[in-house]
Amino acid sequence: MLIQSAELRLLELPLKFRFQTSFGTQTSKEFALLILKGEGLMGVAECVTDVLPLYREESNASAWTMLEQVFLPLVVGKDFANPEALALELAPFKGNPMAKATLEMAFWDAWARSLEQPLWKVLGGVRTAVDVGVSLGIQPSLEQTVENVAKHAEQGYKRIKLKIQPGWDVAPLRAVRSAFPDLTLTADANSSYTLADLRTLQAIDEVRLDYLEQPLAFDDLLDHAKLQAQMQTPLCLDESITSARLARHALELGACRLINIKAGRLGGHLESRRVHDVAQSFAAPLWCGGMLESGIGRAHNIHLATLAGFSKPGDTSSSSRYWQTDIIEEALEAKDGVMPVPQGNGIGVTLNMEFLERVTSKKKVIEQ
Ligand code: OSB
Ligand code: MG
Repeated sequence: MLIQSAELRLLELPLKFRFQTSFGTQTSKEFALLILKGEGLMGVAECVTDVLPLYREESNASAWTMLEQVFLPLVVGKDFANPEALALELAPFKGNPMAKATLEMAFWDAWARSLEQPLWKVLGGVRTAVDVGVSLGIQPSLEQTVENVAKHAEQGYKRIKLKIQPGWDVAPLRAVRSAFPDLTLTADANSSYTLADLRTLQAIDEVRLDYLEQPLAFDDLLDHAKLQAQMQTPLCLDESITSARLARHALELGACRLINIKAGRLGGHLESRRVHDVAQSFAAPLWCGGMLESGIGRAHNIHLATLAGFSKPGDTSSSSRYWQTDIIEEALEAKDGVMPVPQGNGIGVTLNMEFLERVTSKKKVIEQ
């Protein structure tokens, strides 16, 4: 498949809710969107970076620069037989997995369209709908936390995840657990604790979480292994896992018992599939994470989550939860905690070009 041009856009969408995590508060989402064109086809993906490097090291600025100056000039005008061939072109460059993923995933979309197949089939998926949960930000009070959980539990989400941070952890988790004794509940600390917080983490161990996500530093496996050895609750790593090799290291070390896969964090679908295979070889459960994506990134995540090893509900909740108007024409709506997989070619969704034009603040076209 020949890549004839690449169109990079920066856009901003207002969020319908205030999303507070241990690393910051968001009321809108600014992100880069990439449209590849060639052979009369299109492939689209979005970058999961944010304005500031608060989750991992990459930011909108770094990803835009790497795509505009390094990755896109390298691939535009070239013909790639498959995503593996494109990945080989990117392999010499260190790091920058979020920028690389944007290009790799847009190519998968175009390539699946060229094969006239939905992406999930080309990736080797095994189902036409995926189980979904929901990730709830830090609320101003315990009362609002319980109310927010009640609202989303009623909507049928199969798992509820609460964001926690030092000082906002045991109390909200206990409040939710006592209101909902049978709820599948998890918590995500986004790297905000250290081993010095062991007492708090052991109190969290008493609330019967399905798992505790990323309690310690993003670049640490050893201390996660030490913590896992002292906790009943399985640890799940998110930020820490940026390659299949690190996934193997984490599982071998006992730093976690399950993994959150985000193609946007892992450099794309190919590396995500490798992480999936590593996790399966350890019999470790997997689930598909989210980064407040628009319909484009959300569709990619939903397709990926059809692989056999995704045995737990993902964070790919309904698009209408996040956005008044999404940049895609189709609705991505979960019903009773089940999200149908779009069945058209590629990611199976189409850009609403008129709306996209309105929310675009910057555009760069790279041609042969
Ligand atoms: O840690 O999973 C995370 C959002 C932005 C950055 C990191 C994370 C998240 C979420 C939200 O938890 C998941 C979603 O609803 O997309
Ligand atoms: Mg997380």
